[in-house]
Amino acid sequence: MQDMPSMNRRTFVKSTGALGALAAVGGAAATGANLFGATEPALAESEEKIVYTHCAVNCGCCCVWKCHVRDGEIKYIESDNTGSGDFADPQMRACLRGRSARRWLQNSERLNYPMKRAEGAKRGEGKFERISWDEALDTIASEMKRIRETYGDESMYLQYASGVTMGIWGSSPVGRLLNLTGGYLTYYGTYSNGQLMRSSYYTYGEAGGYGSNYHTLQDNELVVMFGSSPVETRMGGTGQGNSLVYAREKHNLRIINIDPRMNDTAAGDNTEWIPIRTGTDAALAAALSYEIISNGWADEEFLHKYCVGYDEETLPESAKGKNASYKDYILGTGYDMTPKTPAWASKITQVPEQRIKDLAREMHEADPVFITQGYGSQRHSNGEATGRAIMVLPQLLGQIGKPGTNDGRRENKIGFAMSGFPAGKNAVKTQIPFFLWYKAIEEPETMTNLNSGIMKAEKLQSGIKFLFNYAGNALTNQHSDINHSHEVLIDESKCEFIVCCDVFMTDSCKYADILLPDLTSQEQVSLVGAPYNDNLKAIIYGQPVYEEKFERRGIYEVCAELAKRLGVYDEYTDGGKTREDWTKKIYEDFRAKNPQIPTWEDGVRQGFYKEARVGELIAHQKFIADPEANPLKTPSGKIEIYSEDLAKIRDTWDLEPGSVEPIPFFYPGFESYQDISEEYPLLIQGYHYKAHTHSSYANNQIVQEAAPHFAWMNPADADARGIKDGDTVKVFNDRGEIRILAKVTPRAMPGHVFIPQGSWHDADMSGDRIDYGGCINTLTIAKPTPLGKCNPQHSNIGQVEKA
Ligand SMILES: Nc1nc2c(c(=O)[nH]1)N[C@H]1C(S)=C(S)[C@@H](COP(=O)(O)OP(=O)(O)OC[C@H]3O[C@@H](n4cnc5c(=O)[nH]c(N)nc54)[C@H](O)[C@@H]3O)O[C@H]1N2
Ligand SMILES: Nc1nc2c(c(=O)[nH]1)N[C@H]1C(S)=C(S)[C@@H](COP(=O)(O)OP(=O)(O)OC[C@H]3O[C@@H](n4cnc5c(=O)[nH]c(N)nc54)[C@H](O)[C@@H]3O)O[C@H]1N2
Ligand code: SF4
Ligand SMILES: [Mo]
Repeated sequence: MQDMPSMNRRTFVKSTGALGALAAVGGAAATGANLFGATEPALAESEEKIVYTHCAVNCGCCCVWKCHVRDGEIKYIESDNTGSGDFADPQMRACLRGRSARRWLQNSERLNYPMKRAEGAKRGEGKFERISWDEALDTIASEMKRIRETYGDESMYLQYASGVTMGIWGSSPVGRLLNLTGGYLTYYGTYSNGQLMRSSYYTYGEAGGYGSNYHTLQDNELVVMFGSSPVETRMGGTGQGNSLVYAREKHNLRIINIDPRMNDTAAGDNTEWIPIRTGTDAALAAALSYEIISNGWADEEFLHKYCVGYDEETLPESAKGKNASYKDYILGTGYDMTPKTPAWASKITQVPEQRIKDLAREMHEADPVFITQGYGSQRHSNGEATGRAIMVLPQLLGQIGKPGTNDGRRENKIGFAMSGFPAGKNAVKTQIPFFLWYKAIEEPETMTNLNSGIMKAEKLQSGIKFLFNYAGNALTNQHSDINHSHEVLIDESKCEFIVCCDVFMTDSCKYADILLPDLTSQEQVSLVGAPYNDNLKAIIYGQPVYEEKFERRGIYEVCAELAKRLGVYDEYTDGGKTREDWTKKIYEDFRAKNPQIPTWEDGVRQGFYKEARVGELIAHQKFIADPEANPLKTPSGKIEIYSEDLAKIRDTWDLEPGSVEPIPFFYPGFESYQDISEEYPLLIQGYHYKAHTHSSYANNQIVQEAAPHFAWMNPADADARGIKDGDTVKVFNDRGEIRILAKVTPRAMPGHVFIPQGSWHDADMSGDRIDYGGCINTLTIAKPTPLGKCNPQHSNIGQVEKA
């Protein structure tokens, strides 16, 4: 293994010592963004040193870890404490998950050695035996070769995974290997916002789900939020949770937060919670539109100038004369002949009729008004329709393109657009929706463009036969219906070989044929252009916090070794580059275009670099100023309230009738309030929880103690079942059963159960399959949404009983 690019002891000492991401604690060397001081002298082993690195998981923030290291171990983690924390001078402060991460990183349960499925064990039993790296790499390489030769390039798949999201590395080392050896089947969309991407695409002509940033909020304005809790989902110091709370005080905002549970964002000053039945936001939006239109509050001038399909006059030729406009639909002259009155919506949403009327009036009277949605309202079986139904509100009010407004999508973000490690070109063009990988294993021969959203091909050829799962837990834990995924994965005649590379034995890892122990981003050289801040561009320069331990190996090095076995080593490593070489090259290329940023050496020394108060993003500002010169990327160049593309999809795709329409509309979806029964009378909805980032960090005991897992229930539902606060309950439906503690609270709307997503599945899969880990994906359904073929993971019906 002579020429393997590897971080050996010598290079380790060089990169931490000579480049000196070290500063004596309490010594003269101040740390942080402004430090360009002299390199510290090398420190004796037992002295404490500071090593900078960053959080790399997918929480939507990217925070500084200032690690205090002694004797090869992190003793504690501080964060960015430079700057005042003001809007103009933000801090990339870590949340409790980041600050306590040494307990995760240095956990005794870490994967330390390569392993293979134990002799005689069935796939999914979770029995492994230790093997050498040579055996692991030889086996993977020969299976890659065999499967590719037998089934073709399209049989190779790299699974959706977000464990290493932040930074230039991610899973592209695996992508590059697959590309250099013939290509692989890819996916489009994400578990995060697949539905919203579709809504956005057919409305504004861009797949991104982001509008204006909170940094643009104005004094005394009204903010209306649907399905959004940035205080819980953007928890870093430069995240949108902090910005919103800051702006609420600084600008005296009034916030209305619409959510079936009173989330932590709704639980603050000047903030009103409007409870809504889960999955019904589009009905509320339609009734708000009804009030706006019938009271003459619609901004007709705006609608005529910038939008297609609001009324008969602005419909495209293909739709004229059919009562197909949005106005027809809302007022009751459209295809369903139902006026979308507050009384109509109140029955569906459980929001009182008067509150709907008042809300419409408040939105009309406010100027500006900032209307936004998170991803909660769209992660449903009707999410694409819901996304568009919310987006139409600022269009009706003409509240787009000026300071303090938003276009109805999620609040925006900012960061340095640094390129990642280059994955290269993929010879396979066919794409599947991210959610349908299980179908591409189970019944690929049935999947077409019209029934399964296959893109760039009419149908699939082989389906997935080789699966690489790098830094992801979406084979089971994070994907819908774990009991179903289990059946799909254990069948070795379908997917013939599975490689997992992780840092813990997760539920997904149990299905590996070969299991590889990774080094984390903090244990290697790393670099991130912190892409999710509200108002700050930043770079964090990660240095390995301590030497490599056990036989863990970084994914780049692993893929380079596989490349060697597959005959593409030189191309893969570009003539023998190490991870550090690539990182520096990517940085220098970036610096050539951004000369204001520090040199690599200075960056490493100071740990991070910040450019504050940048990027005041106001959605569609240019388009509104001059729509002819700056058309949108939609087919018409305008905002498409009526989309001819959607009309075509409705008429040609293989769809449940009524699930796709060209205008924003309400469709209840499956597993909705309409489906509840005596057997399953409750709506079970998940949410993203502060104790972990999905399943990552969920094994950090100290945070779980601070924020335990509860199923929230309303006192009325709990009383009816004899359930008291703190009782263990079983939550179940046709898919499975979990055990979890009950939290009886009026913050939960009646008729609902709220379960934090990301808990670790813990069931005897050859026995009763009861999940004592309380993972909500034991209860979710493996059925895609109509348009984007996405995860309807917040739409579930079921029942609760005392355990
Ligand atoms: N702490 C923490 N932060 C995270 C993550 C994490 O796991 N933990 N995950 C990160 C990732 S990858 C993502 S994609 C984002 C996710 O961000 P989101 O998808 O926005 O988060 P959710 O918690 O699913 O939903 C936000 C809110 O919507 C509510 N909601 C659910 N259904 C409905 C509905 O039908 N109508 C309305 N009005 N509200 C509804 C939920 O109760 C919740 O309070 O968060 C990111 N940040
Ligand atoms: N029911 C329900 N399910 C959901 C959601 C929901 O709201 N409800 N949300 C969905 C969303 S938005 C998302 S983004 C997905 C997220 O799903 P995943 O992308 O699977 O995210 P995690 O569960 O965090 O899994 C990341 C894995 O990476 C591993 N990891 C962390 N660091 C490293 C590293 O340095 N190297 C390696 N090799 N591995 C590492 C962790 O141990 C963990 O196993 O979940 C989706 N699932
Ligand atoms: S989990 Fe998110 S908010 Fe917390 S430290 Fe990491 S990046 Fe920051
Ligand atoms: Mo996500």
